[in-house]
Amino acid sequence: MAPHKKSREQHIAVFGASGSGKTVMLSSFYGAAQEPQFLEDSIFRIEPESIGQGNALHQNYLGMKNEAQVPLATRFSAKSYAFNLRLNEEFAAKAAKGSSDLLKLVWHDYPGEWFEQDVTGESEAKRRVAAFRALLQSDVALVLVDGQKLRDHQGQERVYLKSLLTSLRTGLLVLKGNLLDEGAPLAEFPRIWMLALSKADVLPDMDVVRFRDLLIQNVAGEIEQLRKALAEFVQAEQVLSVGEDFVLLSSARFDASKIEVTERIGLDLILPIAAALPLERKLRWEQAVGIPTKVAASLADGAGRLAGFLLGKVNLPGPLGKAVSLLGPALTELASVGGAALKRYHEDALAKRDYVRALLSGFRVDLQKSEEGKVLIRSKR
Ligand SMILES: Nc1nc2c(ncn2[C@@H]2O[C@H](COP(=O)(O)OP(=O)(O)OP(=O)(O)O)[C@@H](O)[C@H]2O)c(=O)[nH]1
Ligand SMILES: [Mg+2]
Repeated sequence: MAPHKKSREQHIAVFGASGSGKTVMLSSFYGAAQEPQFLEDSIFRIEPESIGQGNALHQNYLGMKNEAQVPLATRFSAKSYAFNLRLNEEFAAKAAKGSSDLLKLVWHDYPGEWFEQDVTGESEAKRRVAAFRALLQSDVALVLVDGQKLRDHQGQERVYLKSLLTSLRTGLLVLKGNLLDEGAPLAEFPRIWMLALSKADVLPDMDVVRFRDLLIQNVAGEIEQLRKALAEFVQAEQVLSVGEDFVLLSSARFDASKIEVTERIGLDLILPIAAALPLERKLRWEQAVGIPTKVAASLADGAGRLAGFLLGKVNLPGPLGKAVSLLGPALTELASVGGAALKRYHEDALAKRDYVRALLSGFRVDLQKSEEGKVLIRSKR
């Protein structure tokens, strides 16, 4: 694979037990992007790299939408789904030739039971390690807290939350030897571990502030233990936030006989979370704690390079860290402007048909709006 190609990939890592909603989320994310409403509103398209995979996800989505049928549990092996984010027709026509391909998004789906029980046989063990290695290429990890389980444990949420975080931590530690090359800590590793409430539709009174409070109140110690365990995997452990960001997610509203796929929560944040959030955090960290070059190079490289590539301000190829900092003012402004100024910045970019700025600032507007709507909390650090 050509090096610059890989660096424009953003990976999505969702950590969740069996039945926590990973496959439904992926199917809903993709399916909704094929709806006329999305095609009308959005400045980009989400196109599957493999038509067959795209159709399989679309089929899952339509099964839910039209027949209230859910996808089967994922068993035995993982699959990686690659999507190309491409400018819509109007913007593409104005873009420089060949630059309408914005970003490649890779979403790994795997059996959640890999967290809970041992695999059967050596080949499945190998597939599990390969899948987890792939997950660790992403900048952001979403740890799913199953809303249905929380509801089932009403009054004793602590029991569920504790076992969830403990099994994630021990699961990762057990595989540590296989995930690190000769024990050397990793430069590329998810630096943002976000806690996500999946199936948020079953807890309609739970906004993200209540969700955060519930976690801190019950499992602050376990979150800290998880942070310590993750710190063992990485270079530059100061560049790591675990349990400082929170989000609510729901792939649809599930009623007794109907699945309302248009009623989703937080799914439109997946792309902004994968692409724009690490970029913001990276700039903040660069200023506050400093980031070693090698770590900086892998963090938010997809989005950073995307911006660099399309703004035409960097020479590719070259050391990525340098490339991003060379972008300097343009990217810093884009990643740090906030509040009402951000909305103006975005509208200005849209009006000027400046698609890179429009896309990235649009992602940041989405993050800001959902924070205002109590669907998202971003770390202040
Ligand atoms: N209420 C509600 N239920 C959901 C949602 N997403 C998933 N579910 C339910 O949870 C079940 C499991 O979802 P999956 O996406 O298959 O779970 P998974 O994480 O892929 O599970 P494994 O493949 O076993 O790892 C679904 O069949 C639905 O019944 C959601 O957003 N809201
Ligand atoms: Mg699944």
